[in-house]
Amino acid sequence: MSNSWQRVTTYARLVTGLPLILALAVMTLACGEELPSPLAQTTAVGVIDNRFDPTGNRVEPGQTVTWTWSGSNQHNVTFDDAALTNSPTQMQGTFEQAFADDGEFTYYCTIHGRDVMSGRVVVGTVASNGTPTGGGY
Ligand SMILES: [Cu+2]
Repeated sequence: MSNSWQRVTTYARLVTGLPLILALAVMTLACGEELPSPLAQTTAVGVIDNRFDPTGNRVEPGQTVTWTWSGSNQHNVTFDDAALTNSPTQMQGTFEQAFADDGEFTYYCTIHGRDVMSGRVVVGTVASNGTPTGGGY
């Protein structure tokens, strides 16, 4: 008799525990999808000492991104994709680059290096975790 009661209570614990486990699994998945994207939906990038702000942009195909220098150190925008035009090294001014097609375009400042000063432009619906490698110093 006590044996069958133990079976009943064990079953009851399983039944009540299962929805909790499922709920936790759903919440974990939902949180993963709702993490704020580090990609800013803007075509403007600040070039400051010593980082790009933001370090990641998501733009639509055909849009032009404008980098605006406002620091007191020299910086440049050098793309990993050799098909794109790089900026001059400068302390002031702006630089524009149009992005016609979907893709992820990474760039960095050759003066301060990829680990310190880098960024990316993600065009269209290309998946990207947007993790910056160079957050400045
Ligand atoms: Cu720099």
